[in-house]
Amino acid sequence: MARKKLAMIGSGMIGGTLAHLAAMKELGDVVLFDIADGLPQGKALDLSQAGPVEGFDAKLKGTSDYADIAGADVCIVTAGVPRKDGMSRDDLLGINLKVMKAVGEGIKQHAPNAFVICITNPLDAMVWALREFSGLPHNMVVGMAGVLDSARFRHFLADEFNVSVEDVTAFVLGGHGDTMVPVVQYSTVAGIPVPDLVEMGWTTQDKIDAIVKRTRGGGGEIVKLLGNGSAFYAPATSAIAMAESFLKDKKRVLPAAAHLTGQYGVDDLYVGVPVVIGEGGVERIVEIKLDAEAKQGFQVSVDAVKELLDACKELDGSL
Ligand code: TXD
Repeated sequence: MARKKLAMIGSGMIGGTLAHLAAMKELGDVVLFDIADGLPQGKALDLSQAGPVEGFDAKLKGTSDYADIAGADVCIVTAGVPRKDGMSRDDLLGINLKVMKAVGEGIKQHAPNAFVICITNPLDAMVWALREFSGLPHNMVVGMAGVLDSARFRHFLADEFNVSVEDVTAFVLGGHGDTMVPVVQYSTVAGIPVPDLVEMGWTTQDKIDAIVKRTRGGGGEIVKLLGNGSAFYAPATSAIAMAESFLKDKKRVLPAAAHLTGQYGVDDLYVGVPVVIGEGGVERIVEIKLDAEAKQGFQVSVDAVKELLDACKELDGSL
């Protein structure tokens, strides 16, 4: 059986980590793509030289030529620029929208059968634009944010309860970042919902509220600490979990920015919801009942995403 092929579009901090994880897990051969001269080639060579030590067999190639992603089974997109001082959100949106156009066209031409995972910010708008530019089926284009946001939530909860992260599940909905909606009632320790744990005296409501707040600001906390750049280990690990579920047809239930067509009362938007990821890409969107508070939080998220899409449409008349 031929090896699978993964293309990392963008070979910066997350792109390099994605390639490392994919090789270590032997998910397939890896192409690192970037417009920065030498960067993808250098990272591919460095990672290849880790192979003999770690004992992984994966071919890694660095390139600035889209032809090299031909036939990729999975494309993970981190290409873009981060927000710099003095840059407005619309400036960032304008630049990354152009990047999505180039990437979408590259994927359309060379890897139209790939499962595409977008990571570039602002996530919920960029994944929508990438899908539009690529023309791929909606179920094959998805955004990564929820796995990361829920991993942050799980980490903080496990820490608070002093139990294994493995036994903590967490549920988040909505857009990435400030507007995400951690749903406490569906977050559990070994199946016991967090509100029950509060009643059992494991923690207090105040502490849970503080954890929810910290989870929402989880990205910003790391940006502040690093001083130069944003989180990359956990984001890359999260996207690899999604890629693995697709490649191995695991049918994992993961939160992801998926294209909604009426679910949750939302039409033609990408928003974070639980989905099943298997060989068919996004195979199912899980629609759960939300309480009034979660519903309201979700609506705030949806409105924020809509606003971003309107800005995208203004910036690019073809959308
Ligand atoms: O949960 C999430 N979705 C996120 C998103 C969590 C963390 C970070 N998130 C976003 O991911 C972040 O705001 C950025 O938009 C992306 C990538 O983050 P990373 O830390 O990897 O950024 P880098 O190191 O700046 O890498 C981006 C690379 C860089 O090497 C550029 O040269 C390249 O993108 N780039 C391009 N590659 C290909 N094609 C084009 N046009 C291009 N433009 C820039």
